[in-house]
Amino acid sequence: MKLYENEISSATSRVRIALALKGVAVEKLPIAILGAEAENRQAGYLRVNPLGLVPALLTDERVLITQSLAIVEYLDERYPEPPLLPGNLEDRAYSRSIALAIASEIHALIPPRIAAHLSTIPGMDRNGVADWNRHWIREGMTAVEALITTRRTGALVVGDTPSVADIFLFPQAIGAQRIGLDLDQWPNIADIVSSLRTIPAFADNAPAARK
Ligand SMILES: N[C@@H](CCC(=O)N[C@@H](CS)C(=O)NCC(=O)O)C(=O)O
Repeated sequence: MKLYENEISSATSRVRIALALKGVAVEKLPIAILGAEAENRQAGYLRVNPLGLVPALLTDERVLITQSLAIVEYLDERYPEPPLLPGNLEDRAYSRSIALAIASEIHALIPPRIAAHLSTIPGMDRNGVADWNRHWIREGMTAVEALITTRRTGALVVGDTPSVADIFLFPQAIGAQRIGLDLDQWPNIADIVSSLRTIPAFADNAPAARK
């Protein structure tokens, strides 16, 4: 399998964490996503993935899978141990709902293409874009914290076993800290992230800091 990826990408980090938990190796194909060197919007990569986004997984059957949750669930079905979705039906739906709250309601509002387009709006400067990012992360993480608070019973989002909820939460929390948001304002998230930092599959696969 081949993974189109980028080291700073939060969405790629989710897939790398899942691969590490499964102990599965893939060939990594780096795609630049920032600035003048960005390859993700160039014709060559758009022919591979018309969405122009990373991650994208090319399976051994040469099927391209886009969208990190679809990729993580594909890996989970293909390599069932350890499972990344809880055994209980409601917990499975809950775990996916946390993953989607992060992917769809937070991360989708703040990737480079959004910042690039915002920057073209008259009156919008770097500070305005940074403020936009902090706003959506703060609002989204506050909602995720409230959701987690209603159901938390163990060290992680669902009990003590890593699930897709943790796999999506961890990179977003690292990103939040990097732009100056204090995780302590979300006590459950802060506590879960400190537990996840002790698990090598998470600690070794956080998104890299932007240079
Ligand atoms: N919903 C997608 C999001 C993918 C995404 O936005 N990836 C970012 C990197 S974290 C990207 O490729 N951005 C390029 C851009 O915004 O131009 C997923 O979960 O895979």
